Amino acid sequence: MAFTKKPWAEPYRIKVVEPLKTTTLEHRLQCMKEAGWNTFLLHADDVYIDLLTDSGTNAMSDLQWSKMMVGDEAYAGSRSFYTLEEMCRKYYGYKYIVPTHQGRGAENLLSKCTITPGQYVAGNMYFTTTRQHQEIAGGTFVDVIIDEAYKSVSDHPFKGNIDLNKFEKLIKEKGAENVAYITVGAPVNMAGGQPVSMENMKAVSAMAHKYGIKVVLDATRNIENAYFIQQREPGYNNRSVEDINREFCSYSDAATVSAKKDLYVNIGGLVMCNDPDLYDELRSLVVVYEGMPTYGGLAGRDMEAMAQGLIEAVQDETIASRIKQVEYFGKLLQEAGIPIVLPIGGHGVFIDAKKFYSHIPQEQFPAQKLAADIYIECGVRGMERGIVSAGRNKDTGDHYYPELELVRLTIPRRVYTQAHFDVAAYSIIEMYKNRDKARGLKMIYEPKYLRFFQARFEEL
Ligand code: PLI
Repeated sequence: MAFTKKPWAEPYRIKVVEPLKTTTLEHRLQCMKEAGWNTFLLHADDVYIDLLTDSGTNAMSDLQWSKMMVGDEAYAGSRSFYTLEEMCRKYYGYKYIVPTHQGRGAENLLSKCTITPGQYVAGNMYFTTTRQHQEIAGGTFVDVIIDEAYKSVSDHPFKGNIDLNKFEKLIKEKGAENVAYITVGAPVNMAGGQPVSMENMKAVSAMAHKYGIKVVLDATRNIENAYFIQQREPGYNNRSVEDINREFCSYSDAATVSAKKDLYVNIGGLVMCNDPDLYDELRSLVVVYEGMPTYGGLAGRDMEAMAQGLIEAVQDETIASRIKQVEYFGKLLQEAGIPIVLPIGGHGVFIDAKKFYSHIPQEQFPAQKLAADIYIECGVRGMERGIVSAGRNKDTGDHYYPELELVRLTIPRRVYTQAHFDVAAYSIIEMYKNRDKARGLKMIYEPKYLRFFQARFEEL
């Protein structure tokens, strides 16, 4: 093979390995039927390459494992909390830090402390758990992302940006006092891991603050976002990801984080803010749902691993290799003509199921079926990010019909090698040749909350 440019390599080597299991096509078909055509309901042991999520599935470093041994398991005042607090202040810049067991724990606390029933919450595309907590707290989510985000293919470098006109229209229509806050997810998970520019974040902050509205960052994958800013936004190429991340956070008033992504841990979350009154409320509520403010549902060792994970995550070479691995996989599919979301995002490759299975109407769940068919074909597990994930309108009870009907193949950090992506891409490319034969699904069981996790289907 002739190189057309200098290759890159992972900035780590492998010390511990975990065997993978291969299975037969018949076995996988049987497993999928038993799982009701929902990849969340498969047994992980029946999966070969697990691209369900990058959440809690990352490989910890030797240093993170060593920190697990020095975790302080004190019920109150754990030393490990103070270590985590110091690192969060240093790398995110907020004054007050409350740990939670995972991201949705943080969302629950923040939503309960900041939303008055009847208020609206603006945001750049919904995220499943985030919107669910906002609704449970009595809020109504309003999407104010730019229209470009709904196009699966675009050359916009920051498809996650907020549309300032949409945001201001909401404020004027509903009244600033009826907008609880604006939440900025960066990058935007449901849009395909698409980033938000620094310029947009600054403008959102200025507009929100002009009207006395708070800005809440979903900083779950903020370090990936900072990398995209470094690579794509004029004026940031010479700045470190660490520095860009801190600047981005500085335009917000508070943040929720699922530490299971950027921070290279299997469990953990954070809610952070600068306002002492909000902190007081969060601290008061965390003991109801999570635990003492110095452990928030986590073991001391988890907090040590999070603190060390954060130090590693903000290193330029760590984040560059993470994003380049996603890009490597995406390009294999793109070059073979598979319809994927472009630009390739931060945490996974998203297949456009409306194009892949163009003969299956959205109400027959094409992305749900495609995720299932990919598993049956090659043992690779992805997840649906379309009509099933979108759920139902809380007022009318109707399905939401999202523009994007996607299968997400998510890349856990430091877990798989390029060869795994070659194998996965090869099988998906083969499948694409026979795509016309696929049939849609009907939903036979629908849970009340976050239905995509546990819904069951039958093949039509
Ligand atoms: O899964 P949690 O509760 O730790 O975090 C919830 C959560 C909040 N915000 C964002 C942007 C997420 O991506 C997120 C969880 N994401 C999952 C589980 C995923 O597979 O993308």
